[in-house]
Amino acid sequence: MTYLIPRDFVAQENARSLAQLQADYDALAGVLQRRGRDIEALTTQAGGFSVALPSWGVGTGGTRFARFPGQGEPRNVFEKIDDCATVHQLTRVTPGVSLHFPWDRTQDPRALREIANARGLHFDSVNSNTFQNAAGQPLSYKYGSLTAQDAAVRAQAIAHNIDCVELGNTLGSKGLTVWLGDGANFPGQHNLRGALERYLSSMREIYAALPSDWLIYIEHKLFEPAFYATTIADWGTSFACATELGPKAKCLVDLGHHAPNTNIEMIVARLAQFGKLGGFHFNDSKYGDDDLDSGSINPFQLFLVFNELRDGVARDGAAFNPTYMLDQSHNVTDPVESLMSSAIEVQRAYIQAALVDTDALAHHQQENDALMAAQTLKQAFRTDVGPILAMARVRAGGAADPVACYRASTYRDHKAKERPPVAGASGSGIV
Ligand code: PSV
Ligand code: MN
Repeated sequence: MTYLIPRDFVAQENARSLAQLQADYDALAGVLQRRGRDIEALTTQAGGFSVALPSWGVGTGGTRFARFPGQGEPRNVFEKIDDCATVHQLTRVTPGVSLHFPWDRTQDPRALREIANARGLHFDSVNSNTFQNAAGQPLSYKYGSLTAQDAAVRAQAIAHNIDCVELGNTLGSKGLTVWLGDGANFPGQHNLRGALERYLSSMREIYAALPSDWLIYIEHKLFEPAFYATTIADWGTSFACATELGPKAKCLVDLGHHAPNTNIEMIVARLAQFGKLGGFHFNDSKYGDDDLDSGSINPFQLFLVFNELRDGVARDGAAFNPTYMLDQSHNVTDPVESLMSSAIEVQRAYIQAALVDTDALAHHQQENDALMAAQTLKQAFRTDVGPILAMARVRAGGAADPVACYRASTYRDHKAKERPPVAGASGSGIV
């Protein structure tokens, strides 16, 4: 029998801190009222937020050097769903799960869908994988996949992506995210223009197989594993390809996929302006594609990204709805704890951005008052919106303090008993 955290347990844990939370909430309500803001409206807004979980994030990811798995990690997609459901149970902001094929392939996608739905989850975009060879696959991706010189390799990679679309369709997904490691490690290895031509020709075939209500997300990444010239290295290439492909193709911004100090919020603004901002993979980084927990290194950048997203909604309304996913690798933490805190960090940035005094900001911009414009953003960023997030969770049946509640539940100890390690099974699929 699979252990689930009992609902009553969450309520009991919440009861310990409810009076304190209410006091903090009331104090914050007063602060916001003086700024002309209604805390209840913000709490409702926080309750409407969601960010999808990466199925590959519930296991220890590891680095290229080693993987040090923790106890009780999921050994298959059904166990991953249990962990995702637990993250959602306590945070109430992660009802979507983004699957990755072939790591999450199952013989019975209908059963998987039913089980996930019964746990309050649905499937967000699916991800294809042509950056590794799948077991038993006839041709190798060593020299590329959708851009390979060999037409038969390209055909195999195209077929895999179309297979992901079909599987995703059965699961109720509405999007395919395509990231590939294709590129060159040496100058001269590729004809740079030829590689992109082959990419576009392959993507056109995948695009043609999309159901009418699906989107295809193009994920760029500066480098790794192609260390000289990655084919889809930047948002400009991604934008050009999405434009070439058509309206169902959009760009996906993974926060870790840029050179250090890149102004990511400006990329977000540009893609939003031209209608090609499809979605995000949230994570944080110090050096490269570090896949650290969202908001753990540069929460101000995350806030500034959400400030652009707020601006996008203000301009375009409901038509502006990029999809949000986490994409992280947890090496030294319990993945469930990292995912819970990361989802809340992303939600925090969303609510902080909602607090920006947009009239004041527009005024300072008009007056060329750079200092006060920056202060206006900082005032929103510095506001501790924690009580709003906690109250939204409690009202939705989640935990006031998800990590404390999770630890008190001894969920991981239960899983350690239920899930003895199986040789070759990896919770993350990455290593
Ligand atoms: C590549 O670094 C990436 O960000 C892509 O989204 C992959 O699908 C994911 O990581 C998993 O390895
Ligand atoms: Mn990613």
